[in-house]
Amino acid sequence: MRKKIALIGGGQIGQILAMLAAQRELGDIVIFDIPQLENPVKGKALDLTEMAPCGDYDAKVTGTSDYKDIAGADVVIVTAGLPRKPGMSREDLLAVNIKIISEVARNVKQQAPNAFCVIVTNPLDAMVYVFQKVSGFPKSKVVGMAGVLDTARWRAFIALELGVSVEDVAGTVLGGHGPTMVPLPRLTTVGGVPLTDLLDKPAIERIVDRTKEAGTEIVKLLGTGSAFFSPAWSAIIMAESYLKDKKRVVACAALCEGEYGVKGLFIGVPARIGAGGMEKIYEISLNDGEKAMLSKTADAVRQTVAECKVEATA
Ligand code: A3D
Repeated sequence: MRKKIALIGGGQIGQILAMLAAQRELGDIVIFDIPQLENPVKGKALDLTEMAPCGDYDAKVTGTSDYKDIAGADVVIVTAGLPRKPGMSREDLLAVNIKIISEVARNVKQQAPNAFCVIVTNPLDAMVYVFQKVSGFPKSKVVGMAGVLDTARWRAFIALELGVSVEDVAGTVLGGHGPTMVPLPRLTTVGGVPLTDLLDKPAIERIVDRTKEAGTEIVKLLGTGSAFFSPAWSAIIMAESYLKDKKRVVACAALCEGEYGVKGLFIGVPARIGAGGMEKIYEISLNDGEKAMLSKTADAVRQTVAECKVEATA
């Protein structure tokens, strides 16, 4: 039997998620959105059904505004909520998206209690926290998508700067999804060559800063809404690693319980994703400067989370 993937939110990212999940034949796909948008998501689902003969995939794609239709989903990817407009920070979305994520978490708990849940809604680190608190799901079943994207941006900018293939740029970005995130130049390599041997400090600093502001750069260019292709692909990588037990080690917002000196917060750390969900957090030996930056980003996440004041239901 095919796996079932529920996409909560059928907007910009949701529709790309549906296309990618179908093309990669991850399973049957249900796109959920609010009742006012039931017809549009049904239309998107039908369009993807009609694309299948050319796209060469077998997947049943449906649209709905009834949570019963996500019953028994194996994977739930949540993009429900508002995106940023130019001039807004991710934190500006907090109040409205807390309500939406709490409602989503209650319904997912009821209909798909065993699902592996990937949260994408901003402000990311706080929304994944709210989802886990309200659903009461184990930490292995709730992760936030940000680190895969932040790392992809870091790798893409380095590849652009050096004129090399992105495939050969390896590295990671830790911390919260925002301007305090921590790209790690010291641990980044290009075909095995340390980045610090290839670029001087000012050039690296420029790429670090661009990575931190990459989402905002796109928000400004788009004029309305935020990035959608790259966030969708990043979430699919996480879902696929779970569904195929690939055991990929990727940066994602995982619940830290002492790792990196952080307790009770979701922040971006390298984690292994396999059939057990978020199976393990890997700790990097950071130097003092990196530790200080991680502590700063954890403080920023803690501050946002403190404003959430959610009632745990489990
Ligand atoms: P958008 O195109 O507006 O889609 C969001 C969808 O959520 C819309 O179709 C809404 O109707 C739907 N929605 C609203 N309320 C509910 C609800 N209660 N239940 C179900 N669906 C609902 O936005 P988008 O797809 O561009 O972005 C979605 C979210 O992802 C936003 O919060 C963005 O800020 C966030 N985002 C995160 C990243 C990360 O890297 C973490 C990157 C880009 C965007």
